[in-house]
Amino acid sequence: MSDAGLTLHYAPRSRSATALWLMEELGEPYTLESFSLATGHHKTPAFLAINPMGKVPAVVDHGRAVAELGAIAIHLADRYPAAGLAPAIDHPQRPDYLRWIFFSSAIFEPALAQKFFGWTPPASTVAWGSYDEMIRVATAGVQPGPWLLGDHFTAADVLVASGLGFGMRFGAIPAEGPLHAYVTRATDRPAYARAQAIEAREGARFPPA
Ligand SMILES: N[C@@H](CCC(=O)N[C@@H](CS)C(=O)NCC(=O)O)C(=O)O
Repeated sequence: MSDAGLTLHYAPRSRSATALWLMEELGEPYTLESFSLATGHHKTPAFLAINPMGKVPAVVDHGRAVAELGAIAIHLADRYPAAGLAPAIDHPQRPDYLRWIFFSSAIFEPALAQKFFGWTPPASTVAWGSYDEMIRVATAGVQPGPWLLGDHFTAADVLVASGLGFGMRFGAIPAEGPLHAYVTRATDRPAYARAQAIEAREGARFPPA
């Protein structure tokens, strides 16, 4: 394994913000490789070697590339357990933790796109069911709280709260009730504030094209 440390490949105003929040929760030293998506850097052979999808975020951990937010979350939380962001593999809450990680990318993301783009696919056929089912399960999941696994804040909360907050900012998820209270709790965390400060700095450095 190379000893090049931990690097987050990041672009402002993108899902990279979720990985940035994860990094700040992790508390490990890392290098931020920041660029504007307008440069097309994420479609170059060098970047495609890190993430063949040519999308951000991506992480390189001592020479090992990890892409996809769910995979990044699982990898970082397990590899740096001092941050306490994941239940151990034999912990009774581990299956629920994994379900929420996958909920974020396999159910939440496409359900939000369904709402946003006005798709009307049959709920029994598509993998994510429906937007309404997603909202029902998420709303039940954040109660009684404070976190998805009760008292234990995990990497799954970063993914789910980040996605819900994004949906609320764009009006695709009502900013009210238990979901809003949950997002507020999560975004009150100091690591979120640190990530937002970096996001603001990098956003100013690379303004929208
Ligand atoms: N499934 C990916 C989604 C990543 C993604 O959609 N990234 C967008 C930015 S929000 C991107 O890189 N878009 C640039 C492009 O595709 O050209 C994940 O979970 O990490």
